[in-house]
Amino acid sequence: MKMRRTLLALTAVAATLGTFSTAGVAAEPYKSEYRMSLVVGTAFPWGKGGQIWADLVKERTQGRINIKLYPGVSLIQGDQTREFSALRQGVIDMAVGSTINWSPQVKELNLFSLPFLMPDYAAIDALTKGEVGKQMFATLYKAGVVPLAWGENGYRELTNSKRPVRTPADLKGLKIRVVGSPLFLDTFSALGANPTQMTWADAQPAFASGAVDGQENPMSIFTAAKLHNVGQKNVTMWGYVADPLVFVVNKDIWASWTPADQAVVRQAALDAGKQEIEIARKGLAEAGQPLLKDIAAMGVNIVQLSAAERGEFVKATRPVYEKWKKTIGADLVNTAEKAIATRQK
Ligand code: X2X
Repeated sequence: MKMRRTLLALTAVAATLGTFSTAGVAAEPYKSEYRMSLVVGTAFPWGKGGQIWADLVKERTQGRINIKLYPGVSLIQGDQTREFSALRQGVIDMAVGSTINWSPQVKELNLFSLPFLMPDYAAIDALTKGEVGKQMFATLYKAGVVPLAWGENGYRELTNSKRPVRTPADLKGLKIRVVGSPLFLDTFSALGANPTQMTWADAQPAFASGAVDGQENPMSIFTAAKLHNVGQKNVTMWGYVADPLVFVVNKDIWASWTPADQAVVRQAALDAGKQEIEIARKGLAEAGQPLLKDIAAMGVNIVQLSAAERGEFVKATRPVYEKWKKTIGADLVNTAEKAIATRQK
């Protein structure tokens, strides 16, 4: 009897909240607002992707699912490497997150941070759109979230305030801010630099004060965050790592939606992810990389490495690659290597 009354009460609440769609009954009442976590805001391709997702969902559910963006990982006080745990626990309802920030909890995600694994955009696509992408989504699902679509932060280039970097020797002693997985500490240590782990929120004042010399991030982050204004005047285009983004939803939140609404949220993530990748690659994927001309015009020195020069960085970081291949799982890395070797260019 008590149970029946509770059910009736719940049904009444759900009805007043308007959560009955024509396609079915929601398992639980919908929330008036869903909280989407992001590291950066809508000035960045990443934040734009989140906004597109939220807008599409709102429009296609006639406002039943209303998503608010929380950039700066503000739901967890800027501590981006805790984002995945917070998602799993329901502190965060959904996110567009970088594989780097979640790799402390999901070791397989370190795959994308293996130095010099992905030589070009076709290589990234060969992974995310192929068997590796499928396996990674299964792993994320097992780890406690519902993954829906891929996006992209981008190729992470090296910048610093001290000098042009053309060789590993040029990196010697430079204090480089890195984030996330210990893999980054290994990579920069192998190159003779002095890596230090820091959140994105803490990093920017550290560049301004000169507490750190350099960092690595996609050029779309460089321009939107105006890193040239905080001393980052030297860029080395080495394309050593690229971090995909993943559009995900907390499992309980997902289960609370009707199947029809789940389908809408999934399709909106796929559409937003596709658009976001185009925005993230703009000016970089085209011949001549026009974005770099804009950056150079701001007084930034851009080093383009020859194949031989790049090869020196590859060689110096090879032991890190081998070490982490075991941690990530040799089978997964082998699958990735094969997908890249046979990619469509
Ligand atoms: O902190 C970074 O470097 C950033 C913004 O790229 C990530 O969140 C991985």
